[in-house]
Amino acid sequence: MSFKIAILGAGPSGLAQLRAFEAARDAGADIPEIVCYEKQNDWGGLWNYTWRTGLDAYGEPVHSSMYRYLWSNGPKECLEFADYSFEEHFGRPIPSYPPRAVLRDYIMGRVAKSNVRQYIRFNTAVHWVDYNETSGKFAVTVRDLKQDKLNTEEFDHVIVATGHFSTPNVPYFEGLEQFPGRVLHAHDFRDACEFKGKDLLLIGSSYSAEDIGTQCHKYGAKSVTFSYRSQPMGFDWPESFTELPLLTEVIGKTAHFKDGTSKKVDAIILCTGYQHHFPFLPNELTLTTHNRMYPEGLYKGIVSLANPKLIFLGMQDQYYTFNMFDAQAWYARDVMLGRITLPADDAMAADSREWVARELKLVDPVDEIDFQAAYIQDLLESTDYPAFDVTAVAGIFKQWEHDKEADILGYRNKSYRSTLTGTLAPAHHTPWMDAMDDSLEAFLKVKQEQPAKETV
Ligand code: FAD
Ligand code: NA7
Repeated sequence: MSFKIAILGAGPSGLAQLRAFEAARDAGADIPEIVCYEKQNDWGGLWNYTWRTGLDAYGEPVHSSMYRYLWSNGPKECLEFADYSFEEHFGRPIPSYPPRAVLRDYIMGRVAKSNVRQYIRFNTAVHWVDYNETSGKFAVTVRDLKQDKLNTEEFDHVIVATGHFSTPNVPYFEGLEQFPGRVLHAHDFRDACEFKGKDLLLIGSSYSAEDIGTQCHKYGAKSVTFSYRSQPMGFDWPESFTELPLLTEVIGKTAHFKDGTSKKVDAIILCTGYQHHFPFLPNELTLTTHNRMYPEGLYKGIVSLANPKLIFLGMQDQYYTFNMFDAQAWYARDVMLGRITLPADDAMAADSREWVARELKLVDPVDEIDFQAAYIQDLLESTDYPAFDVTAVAGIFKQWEHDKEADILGYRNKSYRSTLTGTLAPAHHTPWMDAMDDSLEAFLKVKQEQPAKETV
């Protein structure tokens, strides 16, 4: 085929794009020339654990925000690829909440079975993307990190799949510079054991706060205080947890809060989210958004209204993950292959505005889950991505929300039924609070096959 595409990033979204083209090639289609640039030395994106923080060995910002002992925070049945079930990958059913290494193995398992690795240039960081109106082509400038050399290549389409949970949002609070203990952002959190026996303050009331807080408790923190800006998480926390309004200032080791209360703490972890950050994109091409269900400026949540030859994958806040990236990648592929004709610019902008308006009416997580399900369903209608029951998956998400509310430290012991295979996941051999070893080997130990109680 006579055109060339660049995929920026080989995390789950970039790999979904590679897999989408591979599926078309397997079905006999002519596919374009593909180059995927990845700054890490392996595929997997955030799912590659690194001990490093700050800058990597080549001076690039460390990408991964994942930490030791991270277990999936949603049921695996909600993120299963429609063309590759967990059962197919592991050869048997496995429990619903796997640790990071197991999910990584699954994500990589699908692409390892194809020939897509040949398209990826590892240790190559994208530094700049330019669009030339006259030639209609993008110039992508990358640094070969090992050689320390810049190179520029031309492409007809660029797919940005660089993720948005890597550049921390780091607010300032009065007195932090004098605090006589560790102050870090969730992006740099690595090992909960560091905080054993300590009194911790976590700022934020979303997934990172919830997961890092419960994990520190599991590995021996003395107490966990959450400080929220808008709303408390409101779980039925055990005694050593407290939720307080926003931090106003820190004096010595004492943190002061908006409601006049104070608490002595040993370390402060800012679980204050991430920025969509594209330092390689010029003003006219960049995507400016916060973490939301439908970022503005995108048609079908992926096609840039500024330049429809520029595509962004996985930029939404995420309930659905891997299967949503697939739905997006299949759609993007079909746009690039000319199988889907994009409407005129004003029609794309109007469609995007309509979804944004729908998003603004969402009031709670149940609404958000239904919204993301409808969005995915909309994408799936136009492509040959294998059918999966998006609504049934939404039902599992709602059950998950309920299970979390019922038992924030125990919800990972629950089992759900795969919408692809119909199999109910076995219970894990060890309750999550007692499962200290998060290795793939420990998780997959055979004695795990115990009768499961169905929750859905
Ligand atoms: P990423 O995984 O971030 O991958 C982006 C890739 O782009 C990386 O490989 C990176 O190295 C590369 N890249 C970035 N910049 C450049 C550049 N300039 N040049 C070249 N390459 C570049 N999802 C779940 O489904 N379940 C979970 O349990 C879960 N837990 C999470 C826990 C944490 C702490 C975080 C932060 C996220 C979690 N997620 C979870 C959500 C996560 O966003 C997705 O699972 C998924 O990793 C997103 O894939 P992605 O490819 O879009 O982005
Ligand atoms: P999220 O889900 O974007 O949440 C960010 C949280 O940080 C949220 O509670 C915000 O409060 C809070 N926040 C942001 N800025 C501030 C300031 N200035 N002061 C106080 N609190 C602030 O990010 P997460 O890291 O939790 O989750 C991202 C992904 O990582 C997710 O997919 C997980 O699976 C893992 P708000 O509610 O907006 O007032």
